[in-house]
Amino acid sequence: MSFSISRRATLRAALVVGLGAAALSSGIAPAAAQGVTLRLSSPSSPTDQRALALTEVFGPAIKDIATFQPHWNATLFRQGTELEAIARGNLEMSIASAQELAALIPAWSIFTAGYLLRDADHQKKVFASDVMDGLKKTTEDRLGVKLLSVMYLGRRQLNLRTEREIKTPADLAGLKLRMPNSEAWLFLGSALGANPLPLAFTEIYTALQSGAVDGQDNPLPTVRDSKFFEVTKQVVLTSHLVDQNYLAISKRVWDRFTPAQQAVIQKAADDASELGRQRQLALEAELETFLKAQGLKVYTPDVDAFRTKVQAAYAASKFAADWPTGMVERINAIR
Ligand code: KDO
Repeated sequence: MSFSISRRATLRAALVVGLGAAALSSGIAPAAAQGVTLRLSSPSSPTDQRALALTEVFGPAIKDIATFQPHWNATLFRQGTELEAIARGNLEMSIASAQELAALIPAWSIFTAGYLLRDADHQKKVFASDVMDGLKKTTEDRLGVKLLSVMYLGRRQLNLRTEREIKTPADLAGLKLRMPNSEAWLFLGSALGANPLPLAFTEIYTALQSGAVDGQDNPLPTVRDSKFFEVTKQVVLTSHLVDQNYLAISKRVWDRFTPAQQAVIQKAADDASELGRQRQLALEAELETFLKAQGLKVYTPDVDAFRTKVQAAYAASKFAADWPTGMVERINAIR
């Protein structure tokens, strides 16, 4: 992680947070919204379970209130630029990651830490709990972004084109591991023991195929959906991050809806997220068999060794200084 990355991130954060606040204070009168189009931009493929659930459930459920217009495969905005676009008033919705939020509001980095959330259920309960109140409010006030629901992406695993067996973090030394392009993601790659390389999601397949990277990390459903199994040889079940995304909407746009309309949109978000979560969990349970049938080796390494190294790296990191006091303990206590 170079100084220039974090300095750029800090400058961008200051700019965007300023823009978000300005947009909120510009005072658009709350009145029943009509003819609203909610454009969502995401690097996700249209066949990813989050995308399917939003298309099948969210869009139809809000059709009398607004037109849901998703743009998949990062065709509208580049991965990682969506929150800035919402803050500037150029986009209405995204599927935001904690890593993207952390680039703008550092306390969010708590949810970028490996081996913190235990599973999908824990993730859902944490999002619904009052532990999140402060972060949600800061995100609305400073960025102009409301987080409607948490979307389960799955347990991230290492998916490599190399043959070397990986048992402990030391076995990843020198391995070029593709990570999304943000400081928080790159830190996770190094904490695992690899040499992280930043690359957009939409470029992973080609980079694996050409050998520009030795591997990538994503949950099993993504390995199948984006066909990474065609250009890799093994999956190492590190489960290093129970990954979550948030269905995000412009607060300014949200405030234009009446409370009754907001309730419909909120329910649609909850229902779509639940469907996506259940489908993603079912896929995670069955895809090991599928990947083995494709000729990949799929095995569990010394997960304790990975957990110990990753947790120690985060505890000693500069990120931990931004975490609200006692928040890790409160998250751990949620059952
Ligand atoms: C990725 O780039 O590896 C990632 O899985 C990171 C997630 O936070 C999320 O942005 C996801 O990509 C995209 O939604 C594409 O599935």
